[in-house]
Amino acid sequence: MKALRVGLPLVLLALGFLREIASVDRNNFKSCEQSSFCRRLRRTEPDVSKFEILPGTLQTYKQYILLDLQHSETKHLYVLKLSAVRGGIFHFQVDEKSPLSERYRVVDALAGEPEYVPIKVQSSSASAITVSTEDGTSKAVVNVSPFRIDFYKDALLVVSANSKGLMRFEHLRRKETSSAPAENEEQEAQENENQEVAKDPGTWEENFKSHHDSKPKGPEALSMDFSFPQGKVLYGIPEHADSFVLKQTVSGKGDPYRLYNLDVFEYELDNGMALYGAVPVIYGTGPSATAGVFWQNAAETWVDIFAPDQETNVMSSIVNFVSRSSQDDPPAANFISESGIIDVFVFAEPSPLDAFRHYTDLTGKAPLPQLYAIAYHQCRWNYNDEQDVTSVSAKFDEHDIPMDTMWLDIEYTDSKKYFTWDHHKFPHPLEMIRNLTEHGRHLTIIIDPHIKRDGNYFFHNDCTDRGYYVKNKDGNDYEGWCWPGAASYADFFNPEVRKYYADQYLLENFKESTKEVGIWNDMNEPSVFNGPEITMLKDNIHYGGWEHRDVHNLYGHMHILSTYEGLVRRGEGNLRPFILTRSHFAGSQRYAAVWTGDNMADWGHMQASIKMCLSLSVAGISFCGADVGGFFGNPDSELFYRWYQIGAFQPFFRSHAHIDTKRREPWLYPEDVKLIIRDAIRKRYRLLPLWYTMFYEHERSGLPIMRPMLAQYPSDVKSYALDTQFMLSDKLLVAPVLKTGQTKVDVYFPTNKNGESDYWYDADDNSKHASAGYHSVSVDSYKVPVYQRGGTIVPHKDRIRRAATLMKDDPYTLVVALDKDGHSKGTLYIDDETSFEYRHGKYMYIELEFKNNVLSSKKIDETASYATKTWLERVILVGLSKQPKSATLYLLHGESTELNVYAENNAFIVRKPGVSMVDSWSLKLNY
Ligand code: NBV
Repeated sequence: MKALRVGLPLVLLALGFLREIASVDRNNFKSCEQSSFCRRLRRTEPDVSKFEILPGTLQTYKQYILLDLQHSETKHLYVLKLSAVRGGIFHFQVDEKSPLSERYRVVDALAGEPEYVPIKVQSSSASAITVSTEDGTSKAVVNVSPFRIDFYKDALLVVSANSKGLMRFEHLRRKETSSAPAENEEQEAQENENQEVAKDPGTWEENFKSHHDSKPKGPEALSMDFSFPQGKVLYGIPEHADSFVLKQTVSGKGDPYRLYNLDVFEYELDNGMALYGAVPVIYGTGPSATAGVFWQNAAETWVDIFAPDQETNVMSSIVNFVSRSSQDDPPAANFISESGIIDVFVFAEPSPLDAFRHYTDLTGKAPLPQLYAIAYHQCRWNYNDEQDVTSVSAKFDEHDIPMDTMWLDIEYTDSKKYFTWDHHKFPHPLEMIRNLTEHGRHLTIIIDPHIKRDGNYFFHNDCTDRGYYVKNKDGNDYEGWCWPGAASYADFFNPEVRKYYADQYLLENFKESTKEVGIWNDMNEPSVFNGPEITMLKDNIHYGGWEHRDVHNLYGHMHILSTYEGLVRRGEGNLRPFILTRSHFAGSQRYAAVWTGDNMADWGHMQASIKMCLSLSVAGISFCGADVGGFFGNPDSELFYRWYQIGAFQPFFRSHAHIDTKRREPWLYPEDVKLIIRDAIRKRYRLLPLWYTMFYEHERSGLPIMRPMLAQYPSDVKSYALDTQFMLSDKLLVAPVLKTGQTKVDVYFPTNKNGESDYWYDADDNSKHASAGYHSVSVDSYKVPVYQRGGTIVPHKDRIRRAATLMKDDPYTLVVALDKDGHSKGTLYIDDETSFEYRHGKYMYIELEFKNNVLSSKKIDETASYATKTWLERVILVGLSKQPKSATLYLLHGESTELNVYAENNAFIVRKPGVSMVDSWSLKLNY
C-alpha cells in the first residue's frame, strides 16, 4: 500500500481519504450549488441595483470621500470610502455603517500602506458625485441611484463597478427574529429580507459531507460586478488549471472560477476549480487600455465571468467579439466572497505592462533571489538517505549535467516532526550539506505547517503551553490529520507565533542546518486530510478572534511571511532567503517562489504549466514553475525531455516526482534522451545572465518576467488568447513543443503597434523572421523554438559548469540582435549573487546599446559599483547586412585595440574583446 510506505496512519484510509484514485475526486470539493453563500449570491442575470447613495451624506477629506449607501428595501446603511493612490489608482471600500461586530479586513497582502494622494470633488449633484486625482488623469463617477462607480483613465471609461447591479451585501444580523408584528415598513422589509436569506438551508449552519460549519455570525457574504468597457479578454485570478484567458461561466456554462486554497489531489485541467493559491486580481485588455481590479478579500471567493463564448474556437470568438457592435456588453466579472468587506483597487493604463506595474506597486515585488535559486533544482519524494543525496549529486558531475540544488521531501524528518532529522537515514546532515556546498551546490528541505501532536516534540509542547495553535470553535486546540498523524496548526496570524516559528530556523535552534539551506513550505493551504475539502474548518478561530472563514486564503501567506523573517535573521540580514511555497495569496511574491503543485506526467499538464505560470506572473508572482516531468505518473522519454525544454525557459526550474514513481534522474533514461535533457539544462545555464538581469529588473519594476504575448503586443488582438507561447521580458519569444510526435511548431509572430512584424532571430541558427502571422517551424528532438527580438541585446555565459555558483567570475557573451533600423539595446546586471549588499550599492547595472555601428556599455546607476572579475569574451552580431572588416575596442581612458570579425552561424562574431565588465567601453565596427 502506498499509504503505508509513506508512514501514513491506517486510520486515514479508514476516514475515506483514498489517495489511490486516478483523478480528482470531485466529491471532495464543493460546487457553487453546494456552497450556501455562492448559491445565495450567484445572480448572473443583470439586475437594477437595490443599492443607492445618499448624496447628502457626502463628507470630503483631503485624501478620501465618504458617502452613505443604502439598500432601498431594507434601508440598511453602508459606508463607501473612496480614495486615490499615487499613480492614478482608485481604492474603495464598502462596509456596514454599524455592523453588529467588526468585519474582517485583509492584512499583510499589500507591500505597505499605499501612498494616498489628494483627491478633488469635481462636481456633486443629486445624481452623481465626480472625484478626480489632482492631475485630473483619473476620474471616478459615483452614480447615486442605482449605485454604480465608473472609472475613467484619460477620459476613457475603463471599469464600471456594479453596472450589472450584482452587488449584494449580507449585513450581520441576529438569528432570532421577533414574533411580534413589525412596527414600521423598515422593520417589515428587514424581516422579509431575513426570511428570504434564511430560505437557503445553509444560511445559519451548513454541512458538507460529514463536516459541520456552525456559522456563528450567520450570513455575511458580499458580491460586486466589474465591467471592462475597453477589454476584449479577461485574465488573472490564479490559481486554476485553465486557459490563460478566462472563459465564460454564465448562461449555463458551469461553475464560476473558485478562489479557495485547497490541496486538490490529481487536479483536472481546463476548469475553474480551486487550487492551492488565490490571487484575486483580474485584468481586461483591449487595444486601447488594460484595466485591473484587485479584490482584496481572503475569504472563499467565486468569480463569474461574462465574456464571449470561447468554447468552439478561442481565436475566432475573440475576433468576433472585437468586431461586435458597441451595444454589446463588455466583458465583466462578478466577485462573490463569503465574508469580509468590499475592498477594491482599480487601475488602468494604455499599456498592459503599466497596469501590471500598478498591481506590484501595491502588493510588492519579488526580491532578487540568489543566483543558484534560478538555476536547475533536483527533487523527488524522496532522496532516501545521505548516500542517495551524495551519489545523485556526484552522478550529475559524472554525466556532466549542471545542477545547483538537491531537495529533501518529508521523509528526511524524524516522524514528520519538522526541524528534526531522521538520524537513521541522515546521521550526519551537516556533513552531507557541507559536501554539497563544497561542490558549489545547495540543499533545500521541506518544512510543513502541521505540527505533530507528540508529547516528546518540543515544538508541540511549546505551541500547546503558549497557546500558539489555531483553535476550534469551542476554544480548544484544533486537531486534524496530516502526514504526522494527529496534528495541530500553528496560528501564523499571531505575531508572537510568527516570531517563535521564525526563531526555529535560527542555527542556534535548528542546529543541524546551515544558513545556506533553502526552505520548501508545502501543505500550507492548509491541507488537513480529514477536514472539509481537505482543509480546516471554517469556524476555527485565529488570533484576534477571527474565524478561519475570514482568513483562509491568507494562511499560507502568513506561513511564508514567518519563514522569510526566520531566514533573513538566520542569514544575519545579509543572505537572500530561498523559499518555495505551494499556497499563496496576493503579495506572496515578496517572500517565496511558487510552483503549481501536484501535476501529472501528461502532455496536458505540461501545457498547463505555461498557462498557469502566465496567470501567476500577471498576478505579481513571477518566480513560478511546475514539477518538470509531472509529479504523478511516469513520463515517457519524449514527454520528459520536452518538459525539460519548457522548464528551462520558466522562472523556477525543478524536476520533482511522487514517491511511487520510478526513479527518473536524467541518466536513467536512454543515452540519447539524457543528452537532450543535458542540452536543455545547459541552455538554461547559458542564459543565466539574462535570467539574473530579468529578476533584478523585476525587483525594480515589478513587471512580469514570463509574459503573455498581449503584454508586449496589445494592439494585436490575435495574440490575446495565446498561451502556448510566451515572452521572457521583452526579449525572447519561447514557443516550445507541446505535443507528442510534433515535427513542426506553429509559431505566431505578432504585429507591433506600427502594424508590422518585429524582426525575430532564431536563438539557435540566427535566421531571421520578419513577417507577422503563423510560421511553421521544423523541430527535431533538440529543438526549442526560441527567438530573440530584433532590437535587444541578450547576455550569455558560454562556459557551462557543474553549478551556477561556480560560473560567477566567468566571462560574458553578448548577442546583439538588430531591429530594422539597425539598433538594439539591452542591460546586464552583476553583483555578488548571494547577499543583500546590492541594496547598499554593491552592484553594476549596465546599459548596452548598438547604434551607428557602435556597441557601447555604460553604467545605469552611476553611484553603484561592484568589483566583478568578469570580462567580455564574445560579441555576436545578428542581423547586420554585411560583414565588417574589423572592430575597434575603445576604453574610456583612450586605449584602443583592433579586433577581427568572423562570420559564423548567420552572424558576425568579435572574439575576445577581453575588456573587464567594470569598465565602460565601446566597440566600433569598421567597414
Ligand atoms: O511532501 C510530499 C508531497 C510533495 O512531494 C509534493 O510536492 C507536494 O505538492 N506533498 C505535496 C504531499 C502529498 C502529496 C500526495
